[in-house]
This record gives sequence, C-alpha cells and structure tokens, in this order.
Amino acid sequence: MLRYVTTNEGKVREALSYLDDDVTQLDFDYTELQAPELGPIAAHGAREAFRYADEPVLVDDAGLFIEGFEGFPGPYSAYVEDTLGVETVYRLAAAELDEPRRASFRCILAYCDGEPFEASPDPVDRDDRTLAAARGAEQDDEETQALPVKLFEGVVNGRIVPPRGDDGFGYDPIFEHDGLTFAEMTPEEKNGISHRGRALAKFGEWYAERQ
Ligand code: ITT
Repeated sequence: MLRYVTTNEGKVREALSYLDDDVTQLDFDYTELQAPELGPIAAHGAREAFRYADEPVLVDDAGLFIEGFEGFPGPYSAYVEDTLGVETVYRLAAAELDEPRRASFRCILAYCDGEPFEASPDPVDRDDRTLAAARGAEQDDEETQALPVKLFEGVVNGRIVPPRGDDGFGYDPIFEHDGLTFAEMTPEEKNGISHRGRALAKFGEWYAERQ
C-alpha cells in the first residue's frame, strides 16, 4: 500500500481525493533539512519515511515563493505560517511590494519504495551524501547508500492579495489565481490547477505505468 506522508490534514484531503483508494496517510514528521530548494528536503524526507514505514511512500513538500521577496518564504513557509501567520505575510507584501505582487506555489512529491528506477538521474543523492559526509558518516553507512527517489514537481503562478475565502488551508486565502483565491475554490477546482494537483497528475501517470 502507498503511504502519503504528511502531518497536514489539508494536504491529505486534496491528495486522497486525487489518488485512488489504496493510499493512506502516514502521519510521520520527517526531519526537514535546511535547504534553499524543496527537492532535497522532500527526497531526504522520503528516504527517512521509507526506512521508518518499510512501505512505498510519497512525501509532499510545498511552499509559497513570493517573487519580490526573492522566493521567501519558500522552503520556510511552514515556519513562517506558524510564527508570523498568513495575514502578516500579506501585510508585509502589501507594504513592500508593488502590484501585482507575483508569487508561485510549488509542490514536490518524492516517491521511494526502496527499488531503483530506470533512467532516473537523481541529483538529490549528492546532497544526501554531502550531508552524511558532513556528519562524519562512514562510507558504508546506511545514510551514504542513498535510496533511489523519484521527484514530481507542480507549480502554479498567481499573486498575493488581501485574504479572501474560507476553504483550503495555509496560504490559500492570500494566493489568487485567475481572479479567485485558492480559498474561494472548491477542492476540485483547486486540485484542477494547483501545484499539488499538477504534481499528483504527473505522479499518477508514472505510478500507473510502474504498477
Ligand atoms: P508536512 O511537512 O507534514 O507535510 P507542513 O504543513 O509542514 O506538513 P510543508 O512544509 O510542505 O508542510 O508546508 C509548507 C507550508 O505551506 C505550510 O505552512 C502549509 O500550510 C503551506 N502550504 C502547503 N501547501 C499549501 C497549499 O496547497 N495551500 C496553501 N498553503 C499550503
């Protein structure tokens, strides 16, 4: 069975409505690397979650990248939501940035089942090895034998607006795409165009073939 690894109920609702019935949530809080990009964070999480669960896992790492803030909060989106809150993020953007305050949501899905993938260049392996080396891990240590991970990315462009709407979660009320905030969309509408929906579509196609 495939386990969707996240502690965030909002992600689970969206992902499980997209994937079929033999996927269940794995509420596992993997170690989040400090990294400027989502890929290495998700790949590291997938390896850790697979070692924990010993079942195929799909890790979902996402973030809001505000163009005028050079991508901030990006990989730090969860921390910024917990500390400042999304309304403050809107107020900062409104105070500092001119319209249209462009931003994008990005989602990386990282799949790991312990098996290798054909033609899967995995640049992320290097990061794990560097990290392990920095920790002084031995060459034959489990950590240095990076498990193969396959990444799927989804991106959606939009802009930062005053909060509107009651649906969704996280930054949805302040992210507008095509005139509606994500919090004003039904889950189906959001899945149809969102970063997560796009990454899930790519994953779903690949996973169906793999099986
Ligand atoms: P897990 O790591 O356990 O999956 P998390 O909420 O910490 O849960 P992320 O680090 O990926 O997950 O999330 C980064 C932040 O971005 C966090 O504050 C989320 O609420 C927010 N976020 C992620 N996807 C979102 C979406 O589709 N809409 C709005 N906010 C989103």
